[in-house]
Amino acid sequence: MQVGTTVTQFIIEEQRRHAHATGDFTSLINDIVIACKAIANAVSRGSLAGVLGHAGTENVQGEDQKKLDVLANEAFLRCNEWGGRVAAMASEEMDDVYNLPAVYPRGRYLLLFDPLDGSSNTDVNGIIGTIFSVLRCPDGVTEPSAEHFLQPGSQQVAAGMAVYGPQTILVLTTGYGVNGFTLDDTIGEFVLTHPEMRVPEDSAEFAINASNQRHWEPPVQRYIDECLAGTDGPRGRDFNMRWMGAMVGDVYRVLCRGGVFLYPADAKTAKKGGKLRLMYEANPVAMLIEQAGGAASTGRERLLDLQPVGLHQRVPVIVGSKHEVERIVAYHREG
Ligand code: AHM
Ligand code: MG
Repeated sequence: MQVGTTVTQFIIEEQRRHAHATGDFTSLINDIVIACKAIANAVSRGSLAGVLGHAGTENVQGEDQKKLDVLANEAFLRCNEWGGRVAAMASEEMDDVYNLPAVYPRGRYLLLFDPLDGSSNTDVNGIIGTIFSVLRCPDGVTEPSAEHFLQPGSQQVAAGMAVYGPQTILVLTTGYGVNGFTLDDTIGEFVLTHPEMRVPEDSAEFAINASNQRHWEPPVQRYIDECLAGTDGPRGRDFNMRWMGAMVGDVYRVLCRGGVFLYPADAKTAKKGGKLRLMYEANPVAMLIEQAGGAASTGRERLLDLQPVGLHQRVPVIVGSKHEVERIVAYHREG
């Protein structure tokens, strides 16, 4: 009987290539995977489990929390706090760093997550997901504070996202490419279905919230105008547009068939620095995209080079097919 390569088997085999690996990292990924499975189950049951609708609370960003935001956050905390793999956690849904209860041993990793990306899609049966990022805890630190999390994205040990769509899919990178796993409900395991995912360098598909057009900066306006002009314009070919309202969905599509996803700097979000969060959204997605051969920028800087200044910092995000992102960056340079 053929089972396929489970994500656990995959990680263990990958770790064997590193003489110094202790198994801690494998356990950490396992605990993350359990959290994602629990969230996937709640998502798939929806109204039957009473998990849709508003929680009646706000998060640190002043955003209305959905029941699933709160539930997914709890799942991540409970699955990852006890095992001795993480030293502390930080979440888009929590004001401060989550320090572990005293009874649990401290581990070597810092875990950051957006427990439920695309919250506005929860009640319309749209695509949603979970994004996570793993950093090393600095040596000698047992009670990490926010400053210990403020490491550039290039320091990430691993990054990934679970996409709750028609299938539940986990995409993961530990710095050696990107692999995709589909949840097989019959055995309760994520099985390798999309090995060595690559983002095509060229593409003719873009994703941007066009309702913000009047707020865009000239380089983004120029890029989109040229795409819209199609065969008659300077690009000499037609482009297609998609917008899922959940970065996980748009980025998963980019990983599968290329394209660019933009939540750029604009006048509407200028005061905040952008719409998407650097530590929970931009950095892990940038690592996935770069590891799959794509590019990730703010328009002016490589995302993974940014020195974070705050846990909940927001940044412009432009990720996807290398040549398209390079073109958009060039437009920013030209002004
Ligand atoms: P969330 O983490 O609160 O769900 O917000 C992030 C989401 C992204 O997934 C998505 O790309 C974007 O916000 C959608 O924004 P908009 O409402 O402008 O379409
Ligand atoms: Mg999000």
